[in-house]
Amino acid sequence: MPDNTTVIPNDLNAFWMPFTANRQFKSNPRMLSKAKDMHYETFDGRKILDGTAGLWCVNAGHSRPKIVDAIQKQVAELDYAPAFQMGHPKAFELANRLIDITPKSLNKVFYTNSGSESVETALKIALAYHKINGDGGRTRLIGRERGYHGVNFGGISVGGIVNNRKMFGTLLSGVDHLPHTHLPEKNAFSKGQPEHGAELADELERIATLHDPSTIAAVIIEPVAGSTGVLIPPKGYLERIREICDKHGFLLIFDEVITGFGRLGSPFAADYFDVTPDIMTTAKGLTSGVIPMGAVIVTEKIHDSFMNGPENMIEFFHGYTYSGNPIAAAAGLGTLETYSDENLLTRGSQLAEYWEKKLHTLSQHPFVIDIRNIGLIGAIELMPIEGMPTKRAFNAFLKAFQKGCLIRTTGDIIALSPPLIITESQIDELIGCIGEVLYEID
Ligand code: PXG
Repeated sequence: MPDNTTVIPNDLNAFWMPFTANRQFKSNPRMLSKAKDMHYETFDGRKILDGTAGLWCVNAGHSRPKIVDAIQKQVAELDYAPAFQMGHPKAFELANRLIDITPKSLNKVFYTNSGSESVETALKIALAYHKINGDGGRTRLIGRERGYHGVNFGGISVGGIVNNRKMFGTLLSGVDHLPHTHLPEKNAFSKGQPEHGAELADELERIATLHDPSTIAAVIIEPVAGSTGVLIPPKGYLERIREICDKHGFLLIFDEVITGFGRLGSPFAADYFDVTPDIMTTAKGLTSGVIPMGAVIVTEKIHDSFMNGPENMIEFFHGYTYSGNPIAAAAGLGTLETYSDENLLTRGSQLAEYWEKKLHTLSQHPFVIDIRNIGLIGAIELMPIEGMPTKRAFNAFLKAFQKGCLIRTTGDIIALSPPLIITESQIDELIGCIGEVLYEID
């Protein structure tokens, strides 16, 4: 019999960490022990300014009283309720509060537990919608190069991040990809939406012609691509994508897992860009990252298509054990209340100009080859060390952590997305920290 008993207290070996260089981490761990408002605290008592809202999710800041309270009360009152064929009030209440802030036409909510599950759910809704409407030949899904839609099979199939795809076989069939919109030779150091690249949306026409438009079910894109290193849509691009979808009857899915809940200074990116999708995927900021929860929000037209047949029949054969979980729903309600009390869903619009100005002060550094920003998102792209891509940015991450600020890197790009409660002086501190770091790394 193997003996798996852990003999060393706090042994790091058993936990296979996600998206982490496990061996490197375990040889020099970075452990967080507490968090409050804009700061983490490490085990040795150092305060770390959170420049990334955890992983783009802690939009209300850490350990906020209404969220903590809502969770504590809920767990003592109703810990779990079956998600299928049963209900509890908070899941309904949260759906109602959610559609108060989503674009008007998006008013039916399906719960999930993560962004990845929201994406799978949205793709399945799109396919089933066409089938129900007698248009079952629409089976193709269109994503985009460099897109990130989570890590499940549908999401990596429509996604366009090579490392997330290449180990996992043939993925879904019938998927094609739009080109990404990153044009550094024309758009480097753009502030807000770049001028060039709207014409890349016309690639959707080419793809439609190639496959025959009547075979395409849906197009999924991140309004602002986050994970790949912040790609901001060129002016006119999203409008053009919407037009082409309408022309051919493709459903448009906005993956708002990162952009939702105030990240751009408006409740959703759909509001910011004034382009409304048919389906919106969310997670992260829905509970300010505190409890896993996602939601897919669809139009009444899509929802109502499913509501036929005998009333005792399940209309959509999909759902999760934890869809609308009571504690997650309570956390969601506490989060939306916090956003509302402090006007956090629009706070970014007041800070965006200051954020942009400070961020672009880093443009003179010799390693910096591009800076991009929108709302409370920023990206600083560094020249890679020759033959060692990603190393320079990762060194910046390590150095920043030593200095007391949390940044996130992907490739050679530093991505920033602070909690929406950040103050101007904390923006100074964060950018100041990165400025120092850039001069201290090779
Ligand atoms: N869609 C989008 C647009 C995302 O950004 C997901 C789906 C998947 O969500 P879950 O909850 O399944 O992780 C995401 C997640 C980063 C980073 O640093 C980004 C994400 C997750 C972790 C890190 O860029 N995005």
